[in-house]
Amino acid sequence: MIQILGRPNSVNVQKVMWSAAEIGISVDRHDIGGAFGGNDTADYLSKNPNGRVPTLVDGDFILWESNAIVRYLSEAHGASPWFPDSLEERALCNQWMDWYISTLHPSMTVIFWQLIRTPDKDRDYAGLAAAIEEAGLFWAMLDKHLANHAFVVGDDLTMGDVPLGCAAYRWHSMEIARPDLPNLKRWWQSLAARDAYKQHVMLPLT
Ligand SMILES: N[C@@H](CCC(=O)N[C@@H](CS)C(=O)NCC(=O)O)C(=O)O
Repeated sequence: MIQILGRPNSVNVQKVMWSAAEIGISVDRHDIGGAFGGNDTADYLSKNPNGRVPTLVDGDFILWESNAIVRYLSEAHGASPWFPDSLEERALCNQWMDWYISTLHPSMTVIFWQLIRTPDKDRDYAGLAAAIEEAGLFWAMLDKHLANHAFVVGDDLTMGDVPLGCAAYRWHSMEIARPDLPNLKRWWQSLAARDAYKQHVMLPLT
């Protein structure tokens, strides 16, 4: 069985676990990283020299980088529309997956670390406010796109929803002042109604 090495409260592990559940494959997840440790051992580093989670082990094949793992599982085991038959739709999935990681993830990381992982007394409130404002502008861009699309790529849930969908739970769960973005909210609520998303993404933020 495919193994996923990584703790369940990691947003990057969540991308993989949610995808596997939507595709309908069983994976064997192992608690690695964070409070569990184990990601600094020689054995782990031989699989993933970044010392980060997740890592996928599929027989002799090893893969790291969460978006690459989502694509691998989706192509190997997913069906259209999750992994679209159309070249153009697959490219659009990749566009939104890459856009999240390159553009929105940096400010989301600052917000998460400042609010969830940094004690009040050490918090950089100016940095936090700037990150919330920046993230809000990017979420507003997605909101505009979602005015004409049920999901990130067209009418159906695809792998293109995964990175943004995992981040959307955090955006809507953290105690921050959010701009009113009705299309984003409607899309996020449709994800939050899914069993696989509830099970793998909607976990306590720690
Ligand atoms: N670009 C990598 C980032 C991986 C990453 O930074 N993972 C974090 C958890 S979200 C990690 O391993 N942190 C150290 C730890 O959990 O011990 C990916 O998408 O897989």
